[in-house]
Amino acid sequence: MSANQYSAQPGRLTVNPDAQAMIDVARKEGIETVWDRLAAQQPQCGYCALGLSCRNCAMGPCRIDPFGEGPQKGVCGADADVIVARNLGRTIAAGSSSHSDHGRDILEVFAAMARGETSGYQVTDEDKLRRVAVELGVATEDRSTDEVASDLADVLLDDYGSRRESLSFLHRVPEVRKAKWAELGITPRGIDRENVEMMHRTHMGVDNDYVNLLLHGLRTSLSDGWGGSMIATELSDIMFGTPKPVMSQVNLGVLSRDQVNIAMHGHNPLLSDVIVDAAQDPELLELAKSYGATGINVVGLCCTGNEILMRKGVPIAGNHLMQELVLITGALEAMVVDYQCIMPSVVDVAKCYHTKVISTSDKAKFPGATHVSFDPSRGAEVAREIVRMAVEAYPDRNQERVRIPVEPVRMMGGFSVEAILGALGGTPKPLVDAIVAGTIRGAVAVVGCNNPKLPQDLEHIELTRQLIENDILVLVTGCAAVANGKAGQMLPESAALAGPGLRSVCEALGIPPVLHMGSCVDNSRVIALAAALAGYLDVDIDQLPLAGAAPEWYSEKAVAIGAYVVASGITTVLGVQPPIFGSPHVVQLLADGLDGVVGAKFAVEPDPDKAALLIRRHIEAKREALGLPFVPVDEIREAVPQVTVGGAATAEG
Ligand code: BF8
Ligand code: SF4
Repeated sequence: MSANQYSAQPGRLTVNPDAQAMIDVARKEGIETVWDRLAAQQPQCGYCALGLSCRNCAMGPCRIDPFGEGPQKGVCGADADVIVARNLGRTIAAGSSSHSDHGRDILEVFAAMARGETSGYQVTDEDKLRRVAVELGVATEDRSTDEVASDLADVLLDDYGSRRESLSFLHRVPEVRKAKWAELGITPRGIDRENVEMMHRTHMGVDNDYVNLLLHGLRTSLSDGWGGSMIATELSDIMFGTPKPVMSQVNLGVLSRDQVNIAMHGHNPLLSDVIVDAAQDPELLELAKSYGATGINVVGLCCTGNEILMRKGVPIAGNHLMQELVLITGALEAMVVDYQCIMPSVVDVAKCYHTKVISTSDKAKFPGATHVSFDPSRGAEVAREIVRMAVEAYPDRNQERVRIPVEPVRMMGGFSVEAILGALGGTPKPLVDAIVAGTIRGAVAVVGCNNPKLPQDLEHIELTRQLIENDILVLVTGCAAVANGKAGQMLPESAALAGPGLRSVCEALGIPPVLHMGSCVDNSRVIALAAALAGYLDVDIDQLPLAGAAPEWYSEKAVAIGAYVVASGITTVLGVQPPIFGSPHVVQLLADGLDGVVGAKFAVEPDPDKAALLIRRHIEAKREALGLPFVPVDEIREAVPQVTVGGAATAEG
């Protein structure tokens, strides 16, 4: 059964029983969801789907006729190649800017913390602070925590500007790869600089060479992966703790019938981390009890949920397509949001219940929500104020409307690079040895979102299942990780789902065959790990038996991630077609030509069976090229598909 056949079955919008139960309720009660709006948008614009529309100036908007009969040039003379490449360039810039601005927010609070100007933040991982400081040339000997942090902040603040010829974390990249980037002119310099330059180049009448534009797209994305995102990850680890293996729970079953439920939705741990602390405040717990609740239950959604799951084991209610459905449980007192991936519709759905939507970032306001401006200088205090608002909403809950449709599924998270290498005795050697021997064939990062155009989580779960069955270690982040968690693929005992080689390694270490590496900014961990393996073997990243996959991606950030992963030398398979097919030249470059210059390329394959096949063949080809034992490509066949779903539906509610 292919993904497309699956999605053709009426009602199969998701593979998850919790989501299905809430979709049924939404339909019964006339509550509109993302799937209804997707249906209402049909047919979606064919020009836009191909990337052939442009509204970059007021001589337009323009479109190119893909059938060659209508206009072939915009008013300014831009052809399909230029329009498609410019659109893609702006998409990459939007995604890179989102991650990098999140990184900057953390960096600014980190700098303020070092000056003693915040409340609720401190250095939690002193070792990592000093390790990163030494890496980046900051003196640490006989210096206080705050002195080191302050100097580290200065170094990283300069990474955003125009003073640098290359970003600080590029020293983690193998020399051969850096030489390739230099030769192509795509060494990322300043984070803001590359993004601003992309906006400049895509203005009418600037960069009219699609190859040149796409190369700058790679450079812009590299300023995200090795810049903004890496800064976000590393400083979050220093402030909130470097993740270690931790048990947690996932799906709508993590909500509690008799506690105050607060869902943290968005991305930045600056907010979610202090809210988790505030929910343990004895005075607020007392207040909750005075209203008849037995406690305060903080749960996560999307990436900020991954941040607090990774570091504190906080349970996660779901991924991207669960954000409306979690409200339909009727069990949420508050949904607290910061930014990114928060559908404006959550405010409308919340109005059907007693749930308060509390927005917190001055750069992300939601009409209809209650805005509490999150000022990190009073972080702990604002967090308590928000938790208090949630507690005070509890008496308004209508228990008769509470529907918690499933029992939670257990999952293990917390696999930072430090934790992975730590589990292996502190060096990449055991992992490299297992890959060399063929016990583990290779590793694949399965990342990214949900997209209502596909049955929710099917592709993530199926692709992962087939990879681990074939002894390929799967690394996950973002909404992908939540999908695998719900399906029960992220428990130490899920080692039994893996092929014999991967299974033996996982059982020896007590780890799952699918390792949760964090939120989407934490894809920086994936490339850092790849670079460490390449460095250990003294090869370039593109020689390793690695691949990336974003089976259900929707966001501009996912495009930026895909671009920096490919530019770093890791071939990546997308499950949703990007809007580039209006230019055969752009497609040729991304799906083929790039291989000759960065040693990696993109593929688009919506069918998880075919995607798994493609990736397995890619990995065996890389093994062969490295002189490792390999399976000949034509002996690798498609596996028998099988949908695995975790979390049995119960009749409750
Ligand atoms: O940054 S995986 S839907 S929540 S974009 Fe968004 Fe996609 Fe989820 Fe996180 Ni990432
Ligand atoms: Fe049309 Fe060119 Fe303006 Fe785009 S930049 S809207 S193609 S005239």
